[in-house]
Amino acid sequence: MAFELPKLKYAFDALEPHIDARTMEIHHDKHHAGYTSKLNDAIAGTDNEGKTIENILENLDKANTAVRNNGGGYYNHNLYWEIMSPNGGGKPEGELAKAIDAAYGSFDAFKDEFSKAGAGQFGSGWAWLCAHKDGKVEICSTPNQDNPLMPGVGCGGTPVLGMDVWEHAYYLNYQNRRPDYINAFFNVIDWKEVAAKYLKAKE
Ligand code: MN3
Repeated sequence: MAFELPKLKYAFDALEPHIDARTMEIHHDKHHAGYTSKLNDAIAGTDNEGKTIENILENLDKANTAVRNNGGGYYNHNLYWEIMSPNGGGKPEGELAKAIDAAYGSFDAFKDEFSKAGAGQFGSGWAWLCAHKDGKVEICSTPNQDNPLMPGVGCGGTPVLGMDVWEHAYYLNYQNRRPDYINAFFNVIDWKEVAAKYLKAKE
């Protein structure tokens, strides 16, 4: 089975005014679609064919740039669409909130640290909140389409929140103002979904 571009669970304009419809459409229909088809091309007829994307990334040969870039791009955007919602924003609750407070002191301190990870990523990349098996959470950033499932990349653990800081994620609306996009992103984070991913990552 080839990997398929997932359908969004909301309309392209559903995240406005925080993320504009045109950016969402190009991001999903062009960028994510491109990673998906190039990943399928890169794994066709290889040992990676038929594996889950998580399995491919966890056992990645990082010298294989086609699988690294397109497999990362495929996985990262799946997560990105899933953890955003028109009903997003606010703060996490429950166990995830406790883990964030334990690691960073408060939600506001976490937000500050996560925003810095995104703003400080030179060039294209991602900021992550990852969950370790013991329940601890950790922030990191990675370049290009790398992610912490890849061996020796970022903070390790399972990504439960991912923020795309490639210019294609924000440039139409925010131009060079990446920090404004990062602020806006917090208004669309679906913390219920992030919390569900956190509980699953600890299992
Ligand atoms: Mn992107």
